[in-house]
Amino acid sequence: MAFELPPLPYEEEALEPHISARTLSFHYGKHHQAYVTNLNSLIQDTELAKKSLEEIIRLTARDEEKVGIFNNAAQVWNHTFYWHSMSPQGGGEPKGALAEKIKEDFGNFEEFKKFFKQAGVSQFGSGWAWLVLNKEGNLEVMKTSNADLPMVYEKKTLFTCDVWEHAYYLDYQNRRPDYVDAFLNHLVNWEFAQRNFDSSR
Ligand code: MN3
Repeated sequence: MAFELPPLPYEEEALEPHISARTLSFHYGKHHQAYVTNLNSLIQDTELAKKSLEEIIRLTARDEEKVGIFNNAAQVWNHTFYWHSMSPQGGGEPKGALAEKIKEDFGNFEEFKKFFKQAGVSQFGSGWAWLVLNKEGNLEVMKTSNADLPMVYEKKTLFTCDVWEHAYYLDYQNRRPDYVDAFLNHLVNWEFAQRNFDSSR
């Protein structure tokens, strides 16, 4: 069974004015779709065609001969996770157990935001900023390059922000810090993060 582009959880204009419909239409309709198309053609008629997306990512991670498959599979996963990491009603502050845990592990919410913004802004070139739960059960802010993702380091992801230029260039040009601010203040889906947090404990 070939992989298919999963539906966006909202309309393409739903994140305006923070992310334009034009950006989402290219990012989802062209970039995300291209990763799906490339992955399908790379695994066609191979053993990997019978595996789940997560299995393909784990099986090809750090395998130099399969780097093309890993990159496309991971980017399919990363983008689906990113769409769900945002909501038209996003931003603000988390509630409940996750809010408590952020206070415990980062000091306070503003400190967490500083760490996250720093990770997104300082990722050199293309990549991702993440809030993750490590094996010790503590929250961490993490950044990864290109298609790399926390799953292969056995970290559980709560949400992510795409900091590849294609995620923000049409709306913010070179102002990546403004895009990460908009993500944190208006878009991040704390209910999604809370569900991921709850399911990991
Ligand atoms: Mn992207």
